Amino acid sequence: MLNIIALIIKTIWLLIPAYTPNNFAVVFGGGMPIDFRKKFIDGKRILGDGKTIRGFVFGVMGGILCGMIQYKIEPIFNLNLFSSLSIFDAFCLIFALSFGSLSGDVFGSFIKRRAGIERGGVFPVFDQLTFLAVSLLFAYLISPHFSSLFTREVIVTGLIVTPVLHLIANIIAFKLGLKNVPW
Ligand code: CTP
Ligand code: K
Ligand code: MG
Repeated sequence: MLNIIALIIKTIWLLIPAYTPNNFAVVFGGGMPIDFRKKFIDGKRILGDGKTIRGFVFGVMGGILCGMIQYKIEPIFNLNLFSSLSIFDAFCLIFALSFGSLSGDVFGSFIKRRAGIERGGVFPVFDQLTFLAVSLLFAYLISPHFSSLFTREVIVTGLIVTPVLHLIANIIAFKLGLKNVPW
């Protein structure tokens, strides 16, 4: 039981640079959309107004900032994850997670628009797993140290825990009156 809890905490910690970029995008996003308001051949927007250049740039920077803070504070919590790498190697891994996360988010919106789902419309599970899958894929491709931290069990735990965390966060936001629906 304790081992499972430790694994879940470790997984969430490692995924913070993938989780946080979208929150920074919500706060700092706006302005010109990434698709320059252009339509795809199906007549629908390529990505939609929810994907902005500013959101993408500040989102990636926010994720990197969180990851580098984690790198610095790990010793306080007796953790040796990102800080088991050199600062350069940790930066590359964190950058890949963060950049991959918002790239996956863009890809997700592209698919949603093709499926006829409007900007802001929910696509449960897909919404929570595309960003994660692309984030992990980028980190795997860019960082030679990926598999030393992201073991098979961490990846499986991440795929299970992420949609559950998302649901819990939305239920809390709903109870607090920040959202109209609990999903
Ligand atoms: N955001 C942004 N730029 C991005 C990603 C997000 O500006 N690259 C901001 C937008 O204000 C967006 C909000 O963060 O509305 C929430 O992000 P998300 O849920 O990913 O976008 P949606 O509006 O739901 O659009 P979509 O249906 O395309 O996912
Ligand atoms: K999204
Ligand atoms: Mg959304």
